This record gives sequence, C-alpha cells and structure tokens, in this order.
Amino acid sequence: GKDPVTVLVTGAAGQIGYALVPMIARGEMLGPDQPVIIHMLDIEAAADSLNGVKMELIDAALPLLKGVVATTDVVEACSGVEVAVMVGGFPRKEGMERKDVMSKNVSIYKAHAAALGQHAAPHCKVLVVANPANTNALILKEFAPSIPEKNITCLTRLDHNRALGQISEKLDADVSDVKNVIVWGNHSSSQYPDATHATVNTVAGEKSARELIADDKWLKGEFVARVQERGAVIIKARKMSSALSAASAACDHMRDWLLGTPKGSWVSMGVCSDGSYGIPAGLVYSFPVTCHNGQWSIVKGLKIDEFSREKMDISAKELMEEKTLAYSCLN
Ligand code: NAX
Repeated sequence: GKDPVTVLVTGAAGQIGYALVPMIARGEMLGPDQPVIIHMLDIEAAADSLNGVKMELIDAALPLLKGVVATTDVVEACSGVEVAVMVGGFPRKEGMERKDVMSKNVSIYKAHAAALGQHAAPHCKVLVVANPANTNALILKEFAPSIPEKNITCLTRLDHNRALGQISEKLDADVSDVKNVIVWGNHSSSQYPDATHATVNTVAGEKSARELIADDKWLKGEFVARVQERGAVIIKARKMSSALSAASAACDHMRDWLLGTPKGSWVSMGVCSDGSYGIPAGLVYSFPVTCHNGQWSIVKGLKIDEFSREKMDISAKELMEEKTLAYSCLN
C-alpha cells in the first residue's frame, strides 16, 4: 500500500477538530486508499481533552489510521507534516476589541508559521480554518517564507458549499447537479457569493442557474444574505458554531486541491492573489480555482458585471484593512 501521509490538525480539541479528525482518519480528506498519521495540537489548558480525542480515535479502530500524536508542543506537532489544517485560534469573545483578537491570532500564526517553516515537509500544503482565516493565512505566508506561497490557503469552501445548498433548495435540484458558484473575498460577512456563472445539470442538459431561477432580485439579495449570514443563523439555532459542515468543507478543500477538481467545474479557495480580477496581489482572497496535480489555478477571464465588481472590491478593501491591522499588531 501507500506510505502514510502525516496530517496536522491544530485546535484539535475544539469542536471542529472533534468532527474533523475522524473524517481524515476515514479517508474523506486524502482518499479511501491513503493511510494517515494524525498530529493533533492544542494548548495546555485543553491537553486532557486532546488526550481524550486521541483515545477515541484509537477506539474507533480505523484501518487507515497508522498513528496519532496528541501534543501541546508546536515543534513535535509540525514535524514531518505534509498536510496542515490550522483550526486553532483565539475566538472573539463578547466585549473584545477587534484589535485584541487580531493581536492574539497574529502572534499564534506567527509562531505556527515559524514551526511549520522549520519542521514541516518542504512541500507541506496548508489550509487555515481559524478566523480571521484570510488574514491568519496571510500572516502564516509572511512568516513561513520557506513554504511556497501557493501552498498556503484558507477555507471558503464552507461558504461555497452553502451557496450550492441554497441554489439546490431554491430549484429543488440535487446539490450534486449544481456547480460553479463563486465565493469572492474574505471569509467574513463581506464575502460575495456569486451565482452568475453557476450551472445546473437538468434532464435537458446543463442550464444556467440564473436563467432557471429567473429572479435576479433573489440572487442579488436574499441569496447573498443567506450565504453570508448562515454561520450566525446556525449559532443561533445550535448555540454553537457550525462544526460538522466546516469539517466537511475542510475535507472537500484539501481533497480537491490534492486530487483535482472534476473537468468543467471549479471550487472556491482563499489563495494568494496574483492580481487577477483587479484584486491586489499578495492578499489572501477567495477566488474560483481549478486544481490539477496538486496545484490550484485561478479561473481567468470570467465576465464581471458592475454589481459583482462593487461587492468584490468591498471585500478586498476589508482585507486590506485587516492586513494593516494585523501588521500594526506585529510590533
Ligand atoms: P473551538 O474554540 O471549539 O476550538 C478552537 C481550539 O483551538 C480550542 O481547542 C483551543 O484550545 C485551540 N487553540 C487556541 N489557541 C491555540 C494555539 N495557539 N495552538 C493550538 N490550538 C489552539 O472553535 P471551533 O468551533 O472548533 O472553531 C475553530 C475556528 O474555526 C474558529 O476560529 C472559528 O471562527 C473558525 N471557523 C472558520 C470557518 C471557515 O469557514 N473558515 C467556519 C467555521 C468556524 O467558525
């Protein structure tokens, strides 16, 4: 069989971690024939809980799981890692200033960047989940210069999947028949879910979602708002944030990146901008991408109407402000 791949999950004692590690150990991230070794990192205060997760993983007797490390030591956690899913971070608590949360996460991501840069495999692929996801990824990219910047991404696949879900509900279509929505920008409420180019596979062939829905007011209004606000709606319902769908999206993100996107379809990923679509180069921004041979590329040449342009720029502007704020926390 194949050699095992070592996967790091930070914040593994948290609620996304608890949903994510069994998915990875069942092959949902790297494929059903890919053995894995899972490294789980969390902080000292969560060490007992992290050990509990390790015991449960062992008790699940999963055939693909060739080893599991539960540690609070960043160096041990990052050693030899080929895939890193960064879920650990400092949450915004009530009454906290944006700058204080940013400052905590900047120092966490700076430290994790250094450890990954020194101890992970040089070809390590990184997915940042923890918020502010795009800016945490930006900090990671800046402070792990030995990791190619193309290998550092952030999660907007959950928003992408939510957009697919909304269209599938609206048209009463199977979600697997809907494709090519786009989530542009920041994984925040400024994100722009765009269905302009989405298609739906019907008995009469592939049709434009926009034409089938025939309600631009819904697409520009309720659809956008529903995707943007879905996270908050779930917190309200569950009294906890979305963990199952976030973990599932993290698996989708990594799997498509490593194993490729199907012909004719793209996904949304937060990646380092090359200036495409007028988005400032160097920002970590969510674009439509296709993946092939473990490399993503931004889908080029899509027509952008005035409505989309404005929304895309608003999110870019927010990311530039986050970047400035993050840099002001460095000193
Ligand atoms: P939890 O608070 O349950 O888990 C976070 C874990 O990170 C905790 O166990 C904590 O001890 C650990 N941690 C904190 N600092 C650490 C450090 N320095 N090193 C290692 N571990 C550390 O949050 P959970 O609900 O699991 O969410 C995790 C993160 O995902 C949050 O930042 C959240 O905002 C973000 N999300 C991002 C999403 C996305 O689509 N990009 C969607 C879901 C989620 O909201």
